[in-house]
Amino acid sequence: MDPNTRKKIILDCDPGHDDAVAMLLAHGNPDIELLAVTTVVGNQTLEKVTRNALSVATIAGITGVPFAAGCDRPLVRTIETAPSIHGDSGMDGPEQPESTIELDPRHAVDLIIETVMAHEPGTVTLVPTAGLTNIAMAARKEPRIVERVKEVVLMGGGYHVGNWSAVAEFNIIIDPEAAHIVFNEKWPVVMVGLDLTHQALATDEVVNNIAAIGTKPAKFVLELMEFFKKTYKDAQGFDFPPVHDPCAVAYVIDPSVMTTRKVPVDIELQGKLTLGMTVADFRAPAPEDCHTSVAVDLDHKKFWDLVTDAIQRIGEPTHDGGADATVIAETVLAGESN
Ligand SMILES: [Ca+2]
Repeated sequence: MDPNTRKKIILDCDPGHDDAVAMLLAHGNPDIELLAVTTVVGNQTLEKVTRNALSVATIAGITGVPFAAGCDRPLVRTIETAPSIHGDSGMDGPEQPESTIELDPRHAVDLIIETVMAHEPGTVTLVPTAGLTNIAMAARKEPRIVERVKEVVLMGGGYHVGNWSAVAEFNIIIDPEAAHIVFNEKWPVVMVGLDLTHQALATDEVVNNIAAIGTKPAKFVLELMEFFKKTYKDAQGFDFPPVHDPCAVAYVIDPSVMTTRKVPVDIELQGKLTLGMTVADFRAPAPEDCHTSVAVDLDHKKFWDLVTDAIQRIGEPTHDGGADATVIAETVLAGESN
């Protein structure tokens, strides 16, 4: 693809098993230009998720992209992490290499602002896959980014289902005030919430397809999925884990990977039972100035084909049989399609 027409994104994340897959998708997909990766407290402490982000970069061979650490606590609330899903490290399962990549000295909030302001208006998409603390801070520190950003495509929330309370999703409830800021600024917001991401299950077929790639990044993803499958079964009763975060990246690559609906969304900050709920108003017609939309239905095959293709592009086959596995998989798949 013409490098000038690639979609420019800033990935703001808290790796995180599914953040790692989101990062691999963004790096491996030829239509995406990854401008920066920023981290924020969420699945684990800022220190841990930042280390994890650098590990993923090392495994994927991401170079020339600035990585910066951001906020180490929410705007108002006390820190809440998710060891029941992501383990003590925030990315338990695979062995993590020591990263040789150096962090950008800037605070993530400043890196986000400077990156957005350095590019043409309407060209940079923010892709938050974590609590919205950094994004809210950036919007407050430099309000001009709100008009300048193309859109905010975030993983978070859910209009019918929660996962951290009956009605709230983790990324929103850990910093609801930040979410309130982000959803109420007038930039276009696409909420890729649990209603959508619970369709992005890493089924056996998905895992087999990734296994067939036979590279180190593919092995890394398999080890992530192994751990993720177990915790999602134990903690939330899923047979296959929902791989949330890459869904937001996939939407940027190809919006037809999912359907969306334009509806007003606001964040509940007062409710005793509903704190952090993404309250979506489905009454028709949506107001003309509605700037928020929610993701509804996922094309499961198209989504996982994007992810698998991106992983395939990243690594060389390993010397321990990976190449053979690739050949075998190709034979099997060719046979299946006949
Ligand atoms: Ca995440």
